[in-house]
Amino acid sequence: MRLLLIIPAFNEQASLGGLLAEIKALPTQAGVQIEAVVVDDGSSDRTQEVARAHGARVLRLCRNLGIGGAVQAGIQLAHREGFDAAVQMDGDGQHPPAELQKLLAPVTGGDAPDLVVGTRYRDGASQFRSTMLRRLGSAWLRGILRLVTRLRISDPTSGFRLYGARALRLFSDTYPYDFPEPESLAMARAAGLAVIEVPIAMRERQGGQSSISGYTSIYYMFKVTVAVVLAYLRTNRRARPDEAPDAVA
Ligand SMILES: Nc1nc2c(ncn2[C@@H]2O[C@H](COP(=O)(O)OP(=O)(O)OP(=O)(O)O)[C@@H](O)[C@H]2O)c(=O)[nH]1
Ligand SMILES: [Mg+2]
Repeated sequence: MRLLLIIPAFNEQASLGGLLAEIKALPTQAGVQIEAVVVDDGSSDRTQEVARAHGARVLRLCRNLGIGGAVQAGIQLAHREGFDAAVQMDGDGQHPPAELQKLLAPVTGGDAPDLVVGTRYRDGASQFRSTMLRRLGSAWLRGILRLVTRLRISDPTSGFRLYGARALRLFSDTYPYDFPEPESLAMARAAGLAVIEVPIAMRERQGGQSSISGYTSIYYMFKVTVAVVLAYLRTNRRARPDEAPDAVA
């Protein structure tokens, strides 16, 4: 199995080196061949140099597209080059590479889900402490996704996720921008993909600056709520890729 690690990075020079060193140090897993690509989203710092110095492949976007555009660029690369699956992992080091095997387990175990979401809110897997505002936002999105798409996901904003071949195909074509995670879950559900989640540990960003502020969070809730509904309806109207088992949670 060929797996592409897609690492979106916008001015992540402070944390990227440590993250790539951790990835390189991962024990090899029989039958799994891992390659990492850093999608440098028009950074103005040394993100690109740090990535190259650590031996990663770099996809340098000529201007800042935002997280959705950066992730989709990686997904298109994985799809075009025939990778069997891809894992999205933040460039700020929030997603510990050692947790990768938990996302992979359902796939190598023969279940073949299309999308595996790493959740920080189940089984006490993580000591991760989010702010009150973010936890409220997360609860709201959980409710919206459940109501509109009947998908039960405990961590709808998680950016630590595995895409199987059918998800790569779907999202190569269309992927939301701005705040894409909940919206893309609605799309996956509407397209009949099998979505599951597994508990994983997350940690604080390992350096650099967060993009989320109080104002962004309020805008985010409005935008994502409308976007989830529209993404679901729009994707539902198109032909489903092929028969797929219903999503499980
Ligand atoms: N902010 C931001 N991040 C981007 C962009 N393009 C790619 N990224 C990367 O997307 C990942 C997630 O962004 P973060 O700012 O860490 O968002 P977050 O994890 O929800 O927020 P924190 O908990 O504060 O880290 C990081 O690896 C960023 O480097 C962009 O245009 N803006
Ligand atoms: Mg982060």
